[in-house]
Amino acid sequence: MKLQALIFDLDGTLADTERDGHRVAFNKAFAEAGLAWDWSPALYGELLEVTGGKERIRFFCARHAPEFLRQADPEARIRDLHAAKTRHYVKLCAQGIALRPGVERLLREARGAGLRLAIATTTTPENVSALLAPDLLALFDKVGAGDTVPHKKPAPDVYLWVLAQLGLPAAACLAVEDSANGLKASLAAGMATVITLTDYTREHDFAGALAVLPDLGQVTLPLLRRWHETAYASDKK
Ligand code: XBP
Ligand code: MG
Repeated sequence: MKLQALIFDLDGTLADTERDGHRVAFNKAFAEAGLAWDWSPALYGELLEVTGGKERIRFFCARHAPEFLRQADPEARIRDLHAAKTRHYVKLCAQGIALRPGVERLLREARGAGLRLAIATTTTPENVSALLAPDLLALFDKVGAGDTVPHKKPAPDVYLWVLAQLGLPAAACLAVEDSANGLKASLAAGMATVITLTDYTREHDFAGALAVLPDLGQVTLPLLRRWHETAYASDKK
């Protein structure tokens, strides 16, 4: 089956957003709420084990601030903190967070060759439109984001949702991810996956990935087509 669509993770893949974007936004929200929580780059790397901002706050509390979960309606407080964090993150995006090497070129090359593009991310829909300029966002047919699905990565839900929206089988697509959670999700959805490393994910286990790269700077559409053929040729045996 020929390659018909590329499905991109967002955070860490389209742009390196975690350390200087999301982490800073979380800390601004905590300070605004009068909480003496300051997620250092190292602590944030530990917390990235959990995808989803609300889930990550809850994970932090369970490990480092259990008293926060003992107050009345902690889930409402977490939702408020996360809404504030998203406001701060959208403002940070307005200052410009650069796309990773090769991303824009590959997106335009793929669209120019008639491939369909989609995003499968754990972050919120507001953050997708905040990060991507309108002309770039317009290149994507479908965007699966945040709470669109009940279970976030490493569950396959967001990839399965995108495949259903595109009306394509996994075998017609390639996924591009940056993390072990993301790879688990795309593989569980039956999708061959290319990894582009970030500083936070360098040591992750990427067993099962088609390729593990520093970035997309040297990746062309013909190369992706060859990798896709190899990936699914073995399935044909
Ligand atoms: C990365 C995530 C997100 C972001 C924070 O998503 O796990 O939770 O870290 O964004 P992906 P939110 O790699 O799937 O793009 O606070 O909006 O969740
Ligand atoms: Mg990611």
